[in-house]
Amino acid sequence: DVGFKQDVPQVQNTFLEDPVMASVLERLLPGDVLQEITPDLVHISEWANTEGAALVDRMEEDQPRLRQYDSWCRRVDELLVTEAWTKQKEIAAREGVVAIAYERKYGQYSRIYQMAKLMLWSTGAGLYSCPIAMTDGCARVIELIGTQEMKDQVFARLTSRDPSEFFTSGQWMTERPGGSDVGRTETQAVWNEEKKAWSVSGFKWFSSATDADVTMLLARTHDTNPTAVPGSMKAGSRGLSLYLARVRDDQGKLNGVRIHRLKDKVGTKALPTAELELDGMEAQLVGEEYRGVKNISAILNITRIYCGMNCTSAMQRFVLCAKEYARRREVFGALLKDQPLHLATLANMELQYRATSQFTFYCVAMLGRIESLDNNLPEIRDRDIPLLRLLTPILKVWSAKNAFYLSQEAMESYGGQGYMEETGIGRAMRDVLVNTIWEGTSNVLSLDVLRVMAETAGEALQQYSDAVRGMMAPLRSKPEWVKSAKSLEESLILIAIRFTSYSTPEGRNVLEAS
Ligand code: MFK
Ligand code: FAD
Repeated sequence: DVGFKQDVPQVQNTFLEDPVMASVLERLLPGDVLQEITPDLVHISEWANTEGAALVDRMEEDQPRLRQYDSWCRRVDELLVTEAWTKQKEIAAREGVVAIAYERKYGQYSRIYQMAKLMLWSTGAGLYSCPIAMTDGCARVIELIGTQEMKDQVFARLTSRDPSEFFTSGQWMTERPGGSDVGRTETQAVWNEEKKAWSVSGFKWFSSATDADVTMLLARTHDTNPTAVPGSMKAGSRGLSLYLARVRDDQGKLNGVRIHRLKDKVGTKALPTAELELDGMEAQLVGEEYRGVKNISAILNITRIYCGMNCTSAMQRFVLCAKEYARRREVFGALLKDQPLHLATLANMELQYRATSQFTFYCVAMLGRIESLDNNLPEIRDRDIPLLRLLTPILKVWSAKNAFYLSQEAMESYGGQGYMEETGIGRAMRDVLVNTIWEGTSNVLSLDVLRVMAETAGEALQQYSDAVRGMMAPLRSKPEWVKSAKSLEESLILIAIRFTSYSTPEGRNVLEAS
């Protein structure tokens, strides 16, 4: 056992080792709130890098399976999730990763606290952040338009900190004819007078976290008007309504669901994503009939911010790992961190991470204000609501594209080892890639941006340009070091360098000089 052994790059506590996150939180949170939540952020970060990381490895080694028949050929459709996956559910409840946002102990700042905690927790939660995102979205829809019964029986459990009470939710939209174009949904809902419930039948092509306790789903509503021709329905997305259903009863029996198969995916392997046939699933209508797309959009707008948070979390890890390696790896007579060209690569990565981080928490702060302050306040009604509606799809697309790009840089920055499964970068790359597709592809979300501009008659765009102007104002009185720039591009690079911290002051000097 002789010869060179590379010092192992290690991130021990993401929160304590990342100056970016601390500075974002310092800017957005009042001092007393930050002080109060800091021990929890340190704790979750430590858990994520130790116990959580070990759970994630187990979730990847022992992936979910489907047992369709018992030994007597009876159809059972039993979804076998790993012990580590089940443990994640328990931890998610105990850590209050959904609850924090709805307890609103810190009012408008609760969302920032929750998303910061989620971001640190994600490293050790692996793909469990997916059901948590949908659970949060489901809770928001019930809070906004659910019945009192839904609030008492479902919302209370989605936001519970008690693992024995805690429910997770699915979000079943995508069907074989359309995932982007949900107006092509084939699933139908028929009112069952006897059961006083809707009976939903059809085929859901992608359903992630099939072990969820409840689900929100879209279906085409049969007209219940006594004068209507039986079986008549409206075409397109205006014929869809939103429903809430238990996936299994208390004994674990599926509620009119057959699991056809589990998807064989490029990544997100620990997450059970299934094809489901629905045959008389009992469900309750949520909100107004025929407003299904509008009503489910409250979930979309939450889960799309989760995608931003999740990508930011992945980028945080990529940057910290790349910097860690650069501190330990020697090449051509110097540590990587002191090689100017490599430093430039790290600077670029860090810049992308910083921008995405600021963007994510800018949106999260708005979400927190909208959820906890009076929506009739002019700054909420006229600024935050249209601005967040405009920025959410942009955040989702921007962060997903950048996070994937960063995963490639992180892989390369580890050299050949980056390409080895053991380092986990390949897995992270495959996992982060899905963010460009689920919860809306880039082109579909780009069209959504255009729709917001049109629907708000330019108001959202106006709010955006006002916000940007406000942010740029301090930069108008350019400091000396920016004045030396010969072009806008150069000044941007100088600003980037200034606001990007490096492992050593010497490193920064080298980069500034180069
Ligand atoms: C860690 C992160 C983990 C995240 C978990 C991921 C698990 C995976 C879960 C999934 O992937 S679930 C499936 C996600 N599917 C999508 O995101 C669908 C993508 N397609 C779209 O978003 C389309 O733009 C859309 C389906 C909404 C278009 O449908 P339509 O039929 O063309 O709807 P239309 O007529 O444009 O909009 C209907 C109403 O909804 C309009 O309001 P009005 O009726 O009042 O005019 C729209 O303004 C409104 N609307 C649409 N999108 C909205 C919205 N309102 C608010 N926010 C939005 N985002
Ligand atoms: P398509 O709509 O066929 O898209 C194909 C291409 O066409 C894309 O490039 C798209 O950008 C482009 N395109 C579509 N419309 C337009 C347009 N108008 N103009 C220009 N380009 C356009 N769905 C759920 O409901 N629940 C889940 O739990 C769930 N989990 C998932 C988990 C994973 C791992 C994955 C990969 C997907 C999951 N999905 C889920 C499905 C996902 O939301 C859809 O796949 C996604 O919304 C895209 O829909 P589609 O597959 O029908 O693609």
